[in-house]
Amino acid sequence: MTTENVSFATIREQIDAHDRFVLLSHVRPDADAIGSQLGLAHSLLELGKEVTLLTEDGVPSSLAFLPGTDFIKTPDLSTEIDAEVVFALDTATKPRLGEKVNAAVAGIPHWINIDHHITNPRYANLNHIDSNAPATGEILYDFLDSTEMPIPQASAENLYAAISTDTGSFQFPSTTAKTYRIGASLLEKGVRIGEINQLLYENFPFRRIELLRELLNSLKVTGDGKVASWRLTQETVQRLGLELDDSEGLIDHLRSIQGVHVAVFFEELDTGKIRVSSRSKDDRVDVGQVCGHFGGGGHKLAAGARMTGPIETAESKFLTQVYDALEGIG
Ligand SMILES: [Mn+2]
Repeated sequence: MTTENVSFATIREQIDAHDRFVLLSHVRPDADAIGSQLGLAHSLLELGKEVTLLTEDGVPSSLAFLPGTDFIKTPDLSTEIDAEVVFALDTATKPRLGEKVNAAVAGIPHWINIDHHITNPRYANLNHIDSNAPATGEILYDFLDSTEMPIPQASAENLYAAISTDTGSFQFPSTTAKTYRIGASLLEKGVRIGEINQLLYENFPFRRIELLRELLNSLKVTGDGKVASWRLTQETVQRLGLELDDSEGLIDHLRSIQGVHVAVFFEELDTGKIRVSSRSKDDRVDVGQVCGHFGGGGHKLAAGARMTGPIETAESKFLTQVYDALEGIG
């Protein structure tokens, strides 16, 4: 373990010194997770390296269009990966890589961790954690660019998807001038901007809109109009035949309400656990800290937790902490 960030040059040396790599990201992967894996993978492949890509829950069908998703494998408990170096990307804790993924790479001693979650405990041998970066994809672009690694079009499109989605289409306050410059560079490397954006943002299955209708029916605005929340029950998940990522990004509808500071999404999982996603629109309200009370974490303005059910109890416990965090904020 190292407490300091290793330099990009050190990571590049590790790449030059080895031939076989396995690239991982978190359970229930989003576009920053998958895009980071594939963005780095296409660059390593250009260098003639051998690359294995694993993800616990598989690639969500909504991201299947990203170049190279066919190569991503879902391990079972007997999978054993033969590689020299593990890259853990966009994953705040080791268990979040998933049980089967962890088992599959357990024999590999050399780990590199690249991430932007402030709560990351630096669980690898070499860590590069930058909580100022709005997306892991941005850190990876910086790394590839500064160490003169190849960035083929397939890398560029994956990194673009990673950065665009984690910044809310270059809108969140974490977005900087540098983020836009990187966006421009990625376009120069051949990102099909219209096509990729349409596939990312205008290509949802109808059941997602049915889900939105259900969520809107459960919408509550409380805390003097500062808190918006809604809930998704297993009954609805079953009835609409929802897939894991169908709700991805819908919380932005809650954020968009005038006067709302905090948005919270309560989702009942098939295990009976309650998955809580929260967003803050206000720098003074740290939802990462609120989620910390329940064993979760993430970023200041976007964080999550898993709570025990039933959903009503989780809801009232979590919202009580949110109201506390809002105390004294006008
Ligand atoms: Mn991310």
